[in-house]
Amino acid sequence: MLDELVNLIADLKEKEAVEAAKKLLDDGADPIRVLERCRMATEIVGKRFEEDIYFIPDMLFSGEILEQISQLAKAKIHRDVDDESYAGKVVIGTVEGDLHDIGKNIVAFLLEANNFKTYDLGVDVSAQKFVDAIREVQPDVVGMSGLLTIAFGAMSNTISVIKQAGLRDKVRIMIGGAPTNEDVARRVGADAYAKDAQQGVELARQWSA
Ligand code: B1M
Repeated sequence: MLDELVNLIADLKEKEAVEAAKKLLDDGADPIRVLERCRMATEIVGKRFEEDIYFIPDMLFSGEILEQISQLAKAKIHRDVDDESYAGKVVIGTVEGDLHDIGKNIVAFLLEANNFKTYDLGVDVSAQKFVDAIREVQPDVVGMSGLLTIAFGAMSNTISVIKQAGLRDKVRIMIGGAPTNEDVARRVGADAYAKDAQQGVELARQWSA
């Protein structure tokens, strides 16, 4: 059933994909696992885009399908929010020049669901905007998402600007997004890389303890 969902999304069959996801979730499938499999579908979409089988509107459409499924999955995730004693504070955003936000939104949601006070700066976030938010919010963790390889430069620049502002030792920085890995984290000057939303929450938990 999960494999069928992957194919329906990859083939851009919106109605059938959303219905299949709803059925899986209503039948008790783990919402995080469903989202992870949906991510596999977007990899197929990306490959078809590279092969000129799909074009930008198709990528956009796949994003819209995923967004609908994310909303269904989010409704199934138990939120353990306690306003009085949150687990920590996180500032998160997609770095400058990059407009991809589906993965970042899943991470932000899961952080909130795990009682982190989460300040989502959105997409195409400049280095200065990160610096301003760190000064204002004083977070434990700063999260930078990026799906384009050019995002590596923006991550590196943002971390340099945070350093110049004298704020680097006040926060732990994690990066994430499909093309990132441990090596990229090291090269851009981040503290760690999270391969998915769950790992992002685990890192934030370690760093906020
Ligand atoms: Co774009 N796109 N796109 N795109 N897009 C990719 C990324 C691409 C790999 C497709 C391809 O060619 N194979 C390619 C990048 C190539 C590269 O840089 N090497 C690409 C391109 C080229 C482009 C444009 C340049 C196309 C153009 O205009 N010519 C353009 C760029 C616009 C811009 O950003 N300036 C563009 C535009 C778009 C759309 C707007 C059409 C749409 C985005 C819609 C949106 O986000 N609202 C889109 C989409 C949908 C994709 C693909 C198909 C899917 C991305 C996605 O949402 N995945 C993508 C193909 C691919 O990824 N292979 C592609 C699902 C999501 C849940 O996964 O974001 O990885 P992900 O998030 C995961 C983890 O990575 C992790 O947790 C999430 C959940 O597990 N994670 C974090 C993410 N952020 C994290 C942060 C953390 C921790 C974990 O801590 C801070």
